[in-house]
Amino acid sequence: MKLLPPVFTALLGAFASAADRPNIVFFLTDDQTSGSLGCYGHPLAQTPNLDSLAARGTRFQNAFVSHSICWVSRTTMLTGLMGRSHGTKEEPEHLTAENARAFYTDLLRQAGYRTGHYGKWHTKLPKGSKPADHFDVFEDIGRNPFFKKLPDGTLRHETDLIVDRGIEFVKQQPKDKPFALNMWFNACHAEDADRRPGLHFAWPQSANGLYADQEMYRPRLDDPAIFEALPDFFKTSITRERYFWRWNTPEKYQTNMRAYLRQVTGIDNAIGRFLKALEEAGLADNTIVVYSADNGYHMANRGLTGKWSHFEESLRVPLIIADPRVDKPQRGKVSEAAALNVDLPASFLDWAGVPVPAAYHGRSLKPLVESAKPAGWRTETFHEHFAVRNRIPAYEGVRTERFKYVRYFDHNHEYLHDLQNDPDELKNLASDPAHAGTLKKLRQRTDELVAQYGGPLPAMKGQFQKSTDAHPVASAAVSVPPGPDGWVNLFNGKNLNGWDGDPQYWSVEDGAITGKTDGTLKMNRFLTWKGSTIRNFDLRVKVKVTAGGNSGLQYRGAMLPEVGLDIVSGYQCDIVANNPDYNGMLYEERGRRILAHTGEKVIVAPDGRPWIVGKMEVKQFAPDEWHDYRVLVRGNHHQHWIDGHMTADLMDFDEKGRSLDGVLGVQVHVGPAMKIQFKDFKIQHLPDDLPLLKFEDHPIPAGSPGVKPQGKLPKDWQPPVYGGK
Ligand SMILES: [Ca+2]
Repeated sequence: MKLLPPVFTALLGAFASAADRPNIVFFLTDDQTSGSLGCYGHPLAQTPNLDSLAARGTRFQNAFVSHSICWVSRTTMLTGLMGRSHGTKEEPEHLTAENARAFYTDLLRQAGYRTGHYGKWHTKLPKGSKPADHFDVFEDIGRNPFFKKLPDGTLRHETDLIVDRGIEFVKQQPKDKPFALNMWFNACHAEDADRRPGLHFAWPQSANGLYADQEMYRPRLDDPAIFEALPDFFKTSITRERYFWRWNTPEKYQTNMRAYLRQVTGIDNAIGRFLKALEEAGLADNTIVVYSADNGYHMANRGLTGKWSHFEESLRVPLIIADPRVDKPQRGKVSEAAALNVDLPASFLDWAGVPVPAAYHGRSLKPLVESAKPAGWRTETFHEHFAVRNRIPAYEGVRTERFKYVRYFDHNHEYLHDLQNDPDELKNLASDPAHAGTLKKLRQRTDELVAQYGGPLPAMKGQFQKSTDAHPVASAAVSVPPGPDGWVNLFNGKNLNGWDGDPQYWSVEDGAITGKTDGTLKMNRFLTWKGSTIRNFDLRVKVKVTAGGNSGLQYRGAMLPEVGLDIVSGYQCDIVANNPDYNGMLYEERGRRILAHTGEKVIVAPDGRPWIVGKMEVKQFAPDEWHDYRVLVRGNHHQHWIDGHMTADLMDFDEKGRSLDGVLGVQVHVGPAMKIQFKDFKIQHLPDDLPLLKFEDHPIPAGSPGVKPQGKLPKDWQPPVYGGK
């Protein structure tokens, strides 16, 4: 047999797969509604790579998921089946073995495709079956944490890691085979258990610094009246509970919205890297690139968060498909056709020339991408939610081009929205006699679709559990509820559950949170509480510190992940064993620094300058013994105590400099080797709406001296005098 030179064989292989067997790359993001991309009209989001993908592909203006929650949507995208067809009536969330047989990836593989999956998985497979069974190459890359430690000790965000793997996959692609590659990101999902603003939506380093100077605009539909008009089962469910984890204060909203957009841009950056590698591998001309999300997302719209609901922001997802082979006039178009997540597996098979199984519920989008909308394209989509039915209100219904009808069948509540006259779905026409005919028709249509996709679900087992009060007194108590005594125990005495810090410095010794340094620290380091931000509170903790030790209780701080994942700014009750003037003082880390030395009663004027308006006795507290520290913060009034003796009292009228909400942490400080311990650590959250003290009610007496600033001062330094020159 005559051997061809290797280059020529490679060319032949590429040619053989070129015409009708395109490669397929499927980028899937988590929890992203369509409006969060530049090409979908977001005014701030920087997504140049996705915008350019849309500019050479088809951008679907009306793409939806059928069931708006991670795993059901993902299972639909693998199986081609609507949610309630995945399992049995009793356990609709659990995919049966029978329904797990024909993932589109299995069929592509049988047809000679090399298949790969990197990233989030979350599909609940039948017992004994593994996700790796459905791919040639599989790696589950999750979050919690978003940042993974690489062998060289550096941290890499899962978004970048997934694309690194994807690029490696492409580099190893044999020339004589087509491939189908999934890169399913965990972003933009929140890190649910980590409610520190910013880290709640930890972003890849490639997006550091973005949007820092931009004011995040208020969310759409945030008029309180819109929330108030919702039925109770909505107002007290998980979709309200998590609102208090991420959006309910201006500080949280700004920080988390910036972080979310950084996640979006971080994904865009990573996709840009991948597309470049695809180009360099010579595969771009024969590779279809698909971008979508597993579900939409409320981002404080209607006073809600998350997905789950029947509203547009929950059901709408971005969908961009760029097939480089289509005719030029078909590139860069916007399709108005209703597309569903269930259409994707059918499309993938269609592109590969593999027959779409009759059992699949979706339709191939290939004709929509290649030419104009075919006649007879669907005009209605079926939507449902039944996952976690005891905590998330379940519904089923149908969306037509004009109306959306859904019934929350466990709650005896129907919705009918006129999408043409009321696109924001603010009016419920279900009890409007003028729409009785439409209601009847769509009820009936829902019955038919329900029957087609597996029939009605049996009655809910047990009771529906409310997740929160609609208007909790102290929103921090929603995240980690207090015990019967009203206090939240912050430390379990055994491990650092609920806390985050570098284990090089932080551990548990003798039933106490223990921070240790060996004297070589270059930067102050922190252990921060992930449970919630804190606003108004009474904090009690027992503290023991070695002589020479320097530490502090950090509160209402902001995480600074661009400096370090464990670095935090904010107010601090200092713990300095050897220096009574500093022990219990009020300092502001990476901010206005010393605000009140120990023993000083201080008013911070609106311009940020602190003035001493009273004095308290300064006492010495011995090192290496346990002392009771207390921090009481109400509005803009801060007080510190050690062993019942007040050490600092401060009123903060500096609107620009102060913080009213933020994270809690403890510190180890640069300087000599030290050991600091904390135990019996508890907090009582006070009402969020405690009034702020007003400057006009607390005049600074003329002649009050200024607080001595930190750092080297001239020998003849004299404090400024209030009202003086
Ligand atoms: Ca999701």
